[in-house]
Amino acid sequence: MLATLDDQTLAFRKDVLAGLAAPVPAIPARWLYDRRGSELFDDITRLPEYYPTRTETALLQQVMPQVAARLPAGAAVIEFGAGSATKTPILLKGIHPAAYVPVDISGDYLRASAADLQREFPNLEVIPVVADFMRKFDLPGGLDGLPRIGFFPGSTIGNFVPWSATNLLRQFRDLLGDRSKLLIGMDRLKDVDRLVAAYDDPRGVTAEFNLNLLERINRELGGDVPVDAFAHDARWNEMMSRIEMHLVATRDVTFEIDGQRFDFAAGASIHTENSHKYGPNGARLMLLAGGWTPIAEWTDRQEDFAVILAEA
Ligand code: AVI
Repeated sequence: MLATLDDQTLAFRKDVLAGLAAPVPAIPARWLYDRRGSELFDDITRLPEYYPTRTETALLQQVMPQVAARLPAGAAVIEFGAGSATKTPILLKGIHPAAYVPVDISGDYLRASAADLQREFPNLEVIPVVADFMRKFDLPGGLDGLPRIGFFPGSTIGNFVPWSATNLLRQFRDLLGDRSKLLIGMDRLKDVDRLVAAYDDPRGVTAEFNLNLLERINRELGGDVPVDAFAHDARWNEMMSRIEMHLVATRDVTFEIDGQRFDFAAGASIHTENSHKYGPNGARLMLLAGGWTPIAEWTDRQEDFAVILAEA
């Protein structure tokens, strides 16, 4: 059975078995995004309580002329992630690049969204790259001589603990090179009640997104985790400046995954995601620690979300 598992499933199995056996049980957040998880995240972005997506989109729309004034025309835009049907066109329409390079590990999704963009921008050279942007990879040929602009919206940087966020920023810098620019979205610190509501919506969509991780374990790894014995929990960690998602056992449970047995007492938790929130100085310091000098910053009127332009 094991020999037939693909690399992704083997990596998932390794992370789940090691994560659940750890003294503080935790599973990396990247495993939340199978097909179902990605659909549920899409639903989350439309929830009234989940302000980041709509705030960032409106902000990009509003400030794009100012962003464009600080960026060279005819550049290559390298987006870390497959690109969003709403945010990416705002940038492409605003700055008229010569090439657009979306980078994502999910080949099917990447190719589909790249084809949509190519239809919308027939004169733009769209070059999708299937790669895990958390690891080293090469840019495609043909970008020589073009100024390079990295695009990392969505506050995805917040899902990395600061030491790995700065490593990732440094990797972007190495990839894009001297004199490149980075346009990055970061969610701001705010009232804790609003933060918690954004990650624990009354309709239970975020709960379903979190619990889907256990369903995925059962589906892909043949586990017998009693999903109904776990509850979604979103909590603010003040010391770490982050929202944490957990799955908390509501009763004593025992289950098996691939022949390995796990016992969780009522109240024990599995940590499934971090979403760090930054004040203005924290955000700028993190960029500096990652090798990027902030040169301009825009926020919405409530200062809920920031879009920062930095240069290498
Ligand atoms: C993808 N990422 C930026 C989202 C966030 O807000 O941290 C993931 C998410 N998790 C629960 N709701 C949204």
